Amino acid sequence: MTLAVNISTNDPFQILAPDGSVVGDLPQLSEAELVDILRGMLRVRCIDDRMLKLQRAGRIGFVGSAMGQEATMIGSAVALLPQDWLWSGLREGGAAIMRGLPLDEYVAQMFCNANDTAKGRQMCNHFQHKGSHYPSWSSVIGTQIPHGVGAAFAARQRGLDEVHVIFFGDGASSSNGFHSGLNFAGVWKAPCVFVLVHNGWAISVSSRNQTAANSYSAKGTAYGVEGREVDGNCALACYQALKEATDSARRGAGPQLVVLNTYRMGGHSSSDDPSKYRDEAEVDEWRDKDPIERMTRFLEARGSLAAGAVDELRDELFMELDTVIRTQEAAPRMSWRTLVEDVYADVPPHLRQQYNQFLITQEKYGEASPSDGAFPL
Ligand SMILES: Cc1ncc(C[n+]2csc(CCOP(=O)(O)OP(=O)(O)O)c2C)c(N)n1
Ligand SMILES: [Mg+2]
Repeated sequence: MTLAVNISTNDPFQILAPDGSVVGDLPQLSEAELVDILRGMLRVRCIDDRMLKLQRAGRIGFVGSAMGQEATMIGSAVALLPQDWLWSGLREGGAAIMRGLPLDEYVAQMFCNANDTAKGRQMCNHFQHKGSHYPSWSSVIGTQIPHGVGAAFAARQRGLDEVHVIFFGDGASSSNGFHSGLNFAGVWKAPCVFVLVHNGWAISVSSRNQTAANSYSAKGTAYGVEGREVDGNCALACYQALKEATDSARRGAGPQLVVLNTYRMGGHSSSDDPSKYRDEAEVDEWRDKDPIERMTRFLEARGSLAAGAVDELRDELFMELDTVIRTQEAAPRMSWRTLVEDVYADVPPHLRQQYNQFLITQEKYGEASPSDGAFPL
């Protein structure tokens, strides 16, 4: 068994200590905004709870949980302006919700049903939302890095006041996309921010084995991209670090590499069993640094949240989520015909032929449904 973390985090920037006490300058956020951050993080945890249960019950196909990492996505999302873009790594669906992705669209995508805006062309748990500038993300590690850099560069060429915030994991910092993306952005001072979510693991590869650098922030140095280490379980530090990095990119000062140090409390995905490669003692150690408990203690201590109010908040979120799950599970499934739509103005003969053959096979196994009746083509 290996212990993952302890690659140097160079005294990460922190505002709240794990016990919720204030150890740095508080950001300029209203009481309502502070409570909203807690609500956003709790929502992510409620979603994880329900999605993992649905997956285990065979009602959805796949989940990549964000348990333990809630502050990284929610604190950061609050720092972005509406015109900014968020390029997702593997676990930032909660940030999309925080920025406007409706919960029913999120859940529809998990069921890949007829309301899924990806039309079933993405594996579940792969969201996109045009309205909140959240491009469809790819499982192919690191590809969003050059895409986001290119979009940032294009925005500047077009005179748009946009910053592109690009999330990825410690594992993705070994990808080609990381090196080409940082190099290009460094040279051209593209208006983007790199957010490396250092969660200890890339599936079964510990972050210590991922790089020989003594910190992840050091990996920006060769590209002239300033790195910053942040306590990724402190939502306020994530907010403040992203606020400063996006302000700086917006002013034309070029990108920063912000490393949010956190821990993946669950498996890599619902297909993973982390007990095969990591020690439970490490998980226990991080349990004491839980980002949601930290924010709750902070809000309770300053009187912004009554004792026990967090339980009511959680109940409300579960109730809202369960209603959405019931509706989306009952929604019709994605029509087969979407397999051949939206690429050509008219379905060409070779696809028509393949599709008709496919329907015959589906009928043979009893899987074609009446909603496919308008076909064969
Ligand atoms: C190019 C490529 N190589 C390998 C994989 C298989 N893979 C999926 S997730 C993952 C690890 C990603 O780790 P990290 O970037 O740290 O993100 P995390 O899962 O920790 O959020 C790997 C190797 C892939 N999807 N794409
Ligand atoms: Mg990782």
